[in-house]
Amino acid sequence: MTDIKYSYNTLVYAGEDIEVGIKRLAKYGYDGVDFVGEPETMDAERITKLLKENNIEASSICAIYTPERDLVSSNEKIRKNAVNYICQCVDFAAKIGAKGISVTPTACMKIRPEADIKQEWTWAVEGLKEAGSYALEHGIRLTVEAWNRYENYLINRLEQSLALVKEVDLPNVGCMGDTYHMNIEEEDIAEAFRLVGDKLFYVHIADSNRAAPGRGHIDFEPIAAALKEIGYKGYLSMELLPAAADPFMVLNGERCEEFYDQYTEESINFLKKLF
Ligand code: LER
Ligand code: MN
Repeated sequence: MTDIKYSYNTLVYAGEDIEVGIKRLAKYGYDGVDFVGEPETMDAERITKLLKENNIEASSICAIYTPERDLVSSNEKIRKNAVNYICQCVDFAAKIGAKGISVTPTACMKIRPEADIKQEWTWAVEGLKEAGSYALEHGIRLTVEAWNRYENYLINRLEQSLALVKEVDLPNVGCMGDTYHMNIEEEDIAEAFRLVGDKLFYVHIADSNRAAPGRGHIDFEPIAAALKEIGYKGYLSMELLPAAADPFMVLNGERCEEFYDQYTEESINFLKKLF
């Protein structure tokens, strides 16, 4: 018996109706669904109905950080827009019953600062305090995700995510690890999870090549042991993506066949054997 729950990021299901994805996840025994954070193009009422019908919950919102949604932009309007965007995701999460929203304080694939890095850190703290307070009022958590150096420069490792979370100092703002990014940046993935301890709110799982766990060279056994040791009770959400530098390229809707049924089924089976 374990308190771990399983989810799958529907980012890679772009190009098909969300109903097909929700039904697929229910069929393979998932507890939750990770939704793309584009509230304006998504029908919250329909999603809520589909989740209920398929007896599955919304685990989290995978927010999409574009250059216009950059919490540490040197342009104040863009910083405000990023806070507003997270607040819109909070409203969407509250409507569909999702528990959290992933946050990285820069645009995806922005790899160097525009302003003094200490200033950017301060903007990140300010923006997260503002969005985090709004999320708190709505019972939603913000999970600060560390991304690898090719997607971000400010938060690459969990120790940095933890430092930011401590400075923001809100009970609903915690850390999140993604084993794909961690495999590139952490000295020891299991140790990094241990360091974060009870501030670990969410986990993205992928192998070293961003394929299904078991298809790359990450050793998931010590990771599972560390998560058990720290008493992690949250979601393991598969975030599997094709081999492309830009993780959001999948949103163009090109189908990568193995990421639908094949990886969905084998990922949960692989992890259930470990936990
Ligand atoms: C998002 O969860 C992530 O890991 C980044 O690579 C951007 O998609
Ligand atoms: Mn991720």
